[in-house]
Amino acid sequence: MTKKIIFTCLLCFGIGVISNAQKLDKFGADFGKKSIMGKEIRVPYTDIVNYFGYIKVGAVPDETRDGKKFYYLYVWIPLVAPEIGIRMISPIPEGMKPAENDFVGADYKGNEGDAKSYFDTWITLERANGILSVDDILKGKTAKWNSYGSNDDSGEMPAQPSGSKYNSLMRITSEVSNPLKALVVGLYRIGFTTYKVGEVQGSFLAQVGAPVKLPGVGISSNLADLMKQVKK
Ligand SMILES: [Ca+2]
Repeated sequence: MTKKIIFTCLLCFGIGVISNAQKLDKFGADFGKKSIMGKEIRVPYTDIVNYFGYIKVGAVPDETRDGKKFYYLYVWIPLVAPEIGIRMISPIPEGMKPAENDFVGADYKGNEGDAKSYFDTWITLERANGILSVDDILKGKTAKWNSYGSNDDSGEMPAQPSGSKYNSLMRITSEVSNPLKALVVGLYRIGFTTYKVGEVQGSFLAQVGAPVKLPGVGISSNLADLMKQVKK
């Protein structure tokens, strides 16, 4: 009897460990999505750009909006895309490490071992008004920004270690006839914060996907740095 209980406990513990590990599925596009026998079939994005970041406890936010600490990742999109997908997961799934072409935030290094801190991600995508050339990237400091939307929680994303599905994913289809909703060449930013007012802390992975190749895309938390990346 006791043995049986111990075995059951071990089994539960094992399942608990497995279900708590975040595993990221392929990032599928809206573009070319099909419904077969009631099941959604998505073709994965052709190009995915990764950014590995880390926010230290008490890090100064880029902005405070409605009492929430906002941080930005500036993204240069070098060509017209029919669709862009953005997703963010915190903490970075176990075993995922930056490859050579991936972008890495300044505080990521040295904190790779911190698998405990994470935050309930909330993301938005915006584009700077009138910045169409890489030479104008620094004007992003004073630019007006237009929003393409936001996402708090996505059921497509793995659960966080708490078991809650609080990670974020959004897809934007270019509306060619609407200048504010068209995905054109330019300076974009992913704004991120927590759903509730509180600390944004720990590791996160942000991904930008597109159904076309995006050679020359850059991502940085800093405009001057982004300019260096894309003017190489
Ligand atoms: Ca969330």
